[in-house]
Amino acid sequence: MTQDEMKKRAAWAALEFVPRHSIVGVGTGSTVNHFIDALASIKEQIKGAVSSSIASTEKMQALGIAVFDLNDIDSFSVYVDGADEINPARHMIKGGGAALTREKIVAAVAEQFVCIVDASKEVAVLGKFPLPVEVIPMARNYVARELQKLGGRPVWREAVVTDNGNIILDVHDLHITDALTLEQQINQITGVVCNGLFAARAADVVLVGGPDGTRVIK
Ligand code: ABF
Repeated sequence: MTQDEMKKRAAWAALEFVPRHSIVGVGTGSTVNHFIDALASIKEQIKGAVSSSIASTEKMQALGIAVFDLNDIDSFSVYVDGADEINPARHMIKGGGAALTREKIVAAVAEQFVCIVDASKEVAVLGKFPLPVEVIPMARNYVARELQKLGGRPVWREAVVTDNGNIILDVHDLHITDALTLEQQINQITGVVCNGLFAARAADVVLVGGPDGTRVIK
């Protein structure tokens, strides 16, 4: 079974967590693209979605799923998104697709975060995947120096401008044993918009697609 088939398996399993007649929070990425296909199959049974990226919005609208502005929604039950790494505490590294800030905002409003991954995303310790940090462009070098003081090796993802008009620094060489503290420390650096550690807002449910089916971790 390919990695993409395992992603698809986890994504379709997430339909079970979508309350009917509700608004659904939708993340970004190749696993979420499978989830959007799944969501389209029940589009008559949901009110619509709030989206974490221009890419997901365009895909949902093309499939006839109504996309609402988050500012018009007070609350919703479930946010479904992928991850680049997830540990046993259900803390995640996200942002490989550069959508981390909007993902964190939509996740903050949701009552429940359902994370959909293939088995390769499970790790004991976060940090092998470089940690994405969204930064205001003029603060790029200052923030990079501060990230070095925290033990990382930031690399500017030069080809990328985020949906918010900012840049991404990918921080290599981290071995993250206290994700909650590091998430806060990075947020304290002036010029940082958001970082890809999702520890303060961890996943509530993880669906892990594998060759033998989908494992549910709560
Ligand atoms: C989003 O998609 C991101 O936060 C994460 O970087 C990525 C996961 O990638 P994929 O689903 O394409 O493997 O959830």
